Amino acid sequence: FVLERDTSKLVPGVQMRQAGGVRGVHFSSPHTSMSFPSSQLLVNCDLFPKEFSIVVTLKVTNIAPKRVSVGLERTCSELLQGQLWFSPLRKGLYLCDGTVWITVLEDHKRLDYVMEHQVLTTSSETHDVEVFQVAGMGVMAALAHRSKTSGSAVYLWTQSGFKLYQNFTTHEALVWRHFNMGKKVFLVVSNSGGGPNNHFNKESETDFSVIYKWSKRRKKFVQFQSLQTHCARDWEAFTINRQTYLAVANHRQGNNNHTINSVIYKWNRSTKSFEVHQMLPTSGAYDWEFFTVGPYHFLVVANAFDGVTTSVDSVIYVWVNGGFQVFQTIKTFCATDWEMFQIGSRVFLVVANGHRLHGNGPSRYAINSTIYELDMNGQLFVRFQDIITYSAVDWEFFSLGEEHFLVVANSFNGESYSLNSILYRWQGYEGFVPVHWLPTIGCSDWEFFSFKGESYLIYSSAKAPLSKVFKLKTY
Ligand SMILES: [Ca+2]
Ligand SMILES: [Ca+2]
Ligand SMILES: [Ca+2]
Repeated sequence: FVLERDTSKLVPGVQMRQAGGVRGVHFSSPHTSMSFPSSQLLVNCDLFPKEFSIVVTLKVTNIAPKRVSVGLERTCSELLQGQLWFSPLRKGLYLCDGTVWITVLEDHKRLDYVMEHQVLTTSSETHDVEVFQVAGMGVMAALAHRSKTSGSAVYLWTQSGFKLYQNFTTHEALVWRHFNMGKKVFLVVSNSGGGPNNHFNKESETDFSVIYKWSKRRKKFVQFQSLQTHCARDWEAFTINRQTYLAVANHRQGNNNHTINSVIYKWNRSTKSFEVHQMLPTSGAYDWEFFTVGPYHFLVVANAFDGVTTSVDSVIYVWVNGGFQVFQTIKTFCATDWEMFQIGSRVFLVVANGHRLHGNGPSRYAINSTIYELDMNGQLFVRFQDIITYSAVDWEFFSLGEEHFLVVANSFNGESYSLNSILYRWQGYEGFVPVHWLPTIGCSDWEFFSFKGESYLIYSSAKAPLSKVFKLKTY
């Protein structure tokens, strides 16, 4: 990377060196605040070398790193785009992309334990949390609240936790999703319209979704576009070939019609609006998950119910010639969520199975949710691990240093809504092994986020007007 032109500005003990057309920084007896025990780097090394180099390879698109700053964090904004920041405290190197600091190099962290950080009292019960970043603002969370009278809200992350930032009029909101187009930030919320309508499947007037756009000038979200949806349980945003798409999971139309179309919308640059691109038949759709493997784009739907049984096929689609085609079907039981994650070069998909129900028979809530792995040779997802869950409604994958975790939202065991969500750690050959049990009430969603080098989990409750933020204590 290119350093300050004026090399006299560099901190003492740091020199710029050039060799063979390559420029670098040379640390010689740097200030103690910048040093770290080299034994962590040079394990199995009997003789300590007099000099050694740490080579940092930066793969950066469109950004030419300009300068390196050392010390305390400054807010990453457009002004600092391309700036590198070395934090002696966190022993990490970060790059500002104009909005957030991207980790280039960081000391490996390991999860020690989980601490309660904030109990966020909300105006009503919450179906979904969406955590996102806005340039110049920081971390924000949109919560889909049940109550029609108090609506939903966006919260801003502060030192003490999330604080109410903006209220929205919503009608039994089910889900929020954020997405970016260029530097612009958008949010979409689904209104379920207050549940099944009593008037013979009559379309509810409040069954629609609204897209909001962040106004930099007004520092708030403003209404942008409304779309007709049907008890939309999920919105997914993605880009293919630099085109932006939105997929909505239409769960149910009227009282009991679950076998309906879900819709893929495409951004039209000239009309500056989202327009219908493709319709896909779904059965009580609950979730869309988009992911890319190599040159292939996939979209998987969680189908929950066809009107008779929850034992229905969920479908993985692949993008071919400008549209999605069926790639594979997987039998699921009231599928409520798909989460895709990668560990090294391995690609996994995990499904949250809600319950088994057929006709008028009793429902079973303690059932397996399954992790599938993509078999690159067979070009199919194959069963990798079954995990028992209790009316699971969400899986969240996250990594801390070199460790990988999954947390499941268990919502109901047939008798109670007060039960543990379980945090599993990746243990290679053994798969995911339970490591932490977190008591929750009517858990509806888990989200992972990190800020200023600290990592957090937030969960929302569909049964109590509170959400909780946990801090992940590392060592
Ligand atoms: Ca969520
Ligand atoms: Ca998902
Ligand atoms: Ca989640």
